[in-house]
Amino acid sequence: HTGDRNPGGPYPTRLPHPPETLFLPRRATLPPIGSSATGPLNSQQLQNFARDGFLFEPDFLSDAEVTHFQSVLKELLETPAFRGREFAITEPGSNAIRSLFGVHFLSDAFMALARDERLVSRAEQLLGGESYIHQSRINYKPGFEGKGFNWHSDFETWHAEDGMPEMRAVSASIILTDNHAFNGPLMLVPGSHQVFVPCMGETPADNYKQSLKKQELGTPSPQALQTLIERRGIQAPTGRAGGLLLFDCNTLHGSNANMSPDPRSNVFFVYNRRDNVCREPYAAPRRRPEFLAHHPDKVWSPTL
Ligand code: 6CS
Ligand code: FE
Repeated sequence: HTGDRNPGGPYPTRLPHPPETLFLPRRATLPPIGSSATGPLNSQQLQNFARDGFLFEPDFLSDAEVTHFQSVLKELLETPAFRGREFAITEPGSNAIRSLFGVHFLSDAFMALARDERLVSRAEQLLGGESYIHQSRINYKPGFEGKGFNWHSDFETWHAEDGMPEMRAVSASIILTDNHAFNGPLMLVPGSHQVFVPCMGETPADNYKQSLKKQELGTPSPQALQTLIERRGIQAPTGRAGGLLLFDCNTLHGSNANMSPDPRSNVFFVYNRRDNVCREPYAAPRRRPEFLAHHPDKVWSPTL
């Protein structure tokens, strides 16, 4: 059974052959900045987001909040019932936890943060409409053991494997440890959100079991990456715990392994516009499990 795909969509990817073009233009799907934009972000911030595809706000959380959420994170990682579960992803080749998904359903504290007006109002200002949480996760990246993430666009995966129709989602990533040059900070390609990069390689069944440990499919070709990086370079926002990074669902990003003793942990909520709810996948045999792609009005809970 191959499921009900959405073939021939606007953003062809996971192709059986090398793509004919390096890039496709992004369809204009977000409101022009300044049109309906009322919210906490000022016009300079909105312009920066539109130009770069991301916006970094240092010291978004107070020191007291950082301490609080660090202890929540630690508690979640040490919960024995989560070990070995499908939503608790381990590093390739070890039992160290790499990511924990569905964290706003696993913890009241993270649910409160996901719904915090400071975050929701920013996300909805950028999206120009009402949102729901498509995905949440903690990336842990332990000292010495934490591996990197290859270059990718989240939208490419959500479109291909989760059936997200358009680029109407924004991620809010809050760093809960200090981020420095040596613990594998997130790197982004400014301006890359403006184009869709079709990727080669058909999606096998249950690809997420592999891709969440090390993504091999849905990664742009070296030529596409080189062209985009030669235009605008690479940026890696670093700074103290508590900083907020807002980034467009289509901004190319990745990170190196953590070669320092300090963990690099963040919590990450994806706000998707309600009128952009997921359908059948565009380039995968079937939908991924709910811990990766939530429904707008459905509570997810693991069967423990
Ligand atoms: O597959 C996913 O949905 C996820 N994978 C990566 C590498 N980034 C975004 C998302 O959490
Ligand atoms: Fe990502």
